[in-house]
Amino acid sequence: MPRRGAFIVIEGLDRSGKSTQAATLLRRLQDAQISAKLIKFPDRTTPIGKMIDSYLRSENELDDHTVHLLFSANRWEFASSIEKSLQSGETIICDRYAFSGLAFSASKIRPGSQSYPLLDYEWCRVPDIGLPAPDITLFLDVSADVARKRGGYGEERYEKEDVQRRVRDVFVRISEHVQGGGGRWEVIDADETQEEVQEVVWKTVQELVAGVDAPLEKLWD
Ligand code: FDM
Ligand code: MG
Repeated sequence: MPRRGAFIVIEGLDRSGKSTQAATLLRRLQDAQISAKLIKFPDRTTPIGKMIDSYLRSENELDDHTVHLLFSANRWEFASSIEKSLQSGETIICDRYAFSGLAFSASKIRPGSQSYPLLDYEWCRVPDIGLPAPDITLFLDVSADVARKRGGYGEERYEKEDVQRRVRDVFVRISEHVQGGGGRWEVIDADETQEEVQEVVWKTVQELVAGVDAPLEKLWD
C-alpha cells in the first residue's frame, strides 16, 4: 500500500507567524519533491466563507452560536477533498483548523462580565467531531510583547489583546485535551526569528512528510 500524505495543522494566535511558516514549509516540501498543498481556514471563497468574512470585518452581526457553526460548516465543506488528497499521497499543510474554531468561540465572554463564558466548550467542540484528524498540530506560541512589536494587530473582529489572551488560555486547555486523547500537539516558540522557527518546524515534521502508514483518524474520536 502506498503511504498517504501527512495532515499538518498550524495553529496559533494572531501575529504568531502561522501563515509565513506555512508558506515557507510548503516551498521547502516542494523543493524536496514532496507532493504538498497549503489550505487555510476560514476559507473565505465559498458562500459560507463569504458570510464569515463579512462577520470578521464587522460588516454584519451574527449570533455567536450561528457563527461558530458556520466556521465548522466551512471545514466540513472541505472534509472530503482533504481526505482524498491525503489518500492520494499529498501532504496538506493547514493554516488554522478546528482548534482555532474551539479556542476563539469558547473564549467569548458575556458582555459586561469578566469571565462568564458565552458558549460552552463542549458545545463548541461537537460540530467538528468526525472531521479528518491532523497527524500533528504545531502551535506557534507568540508572547504578547513580541506580537506587539510585530506591528500589533489588524482591524478584524478578534484582533485585540484581551481577546488573544483569553484565546490562548483555551488553546492550553485544548492542547491537554488533544494530548490526553493520544494526539500530537507540539508547542513551538514563535518569538524567535522566522528562520529559527522554520528550522524547528522543519525538524518536527521530517518524519511525517516521508509519508504516513497509519490510517487517517477522525477528529475527537
Ligand atoms: N477563527 C478561525 C474562528 O473564530 N473560528 C474558526 O473556526 C477559525 C478557523 O477567524 F481571528 C478566527 C481566527 C481569526 C479569524 O482567521 C480569521 P485568519 O487566519 O486571520 O484568516
Ligand atoms: Mg487574521
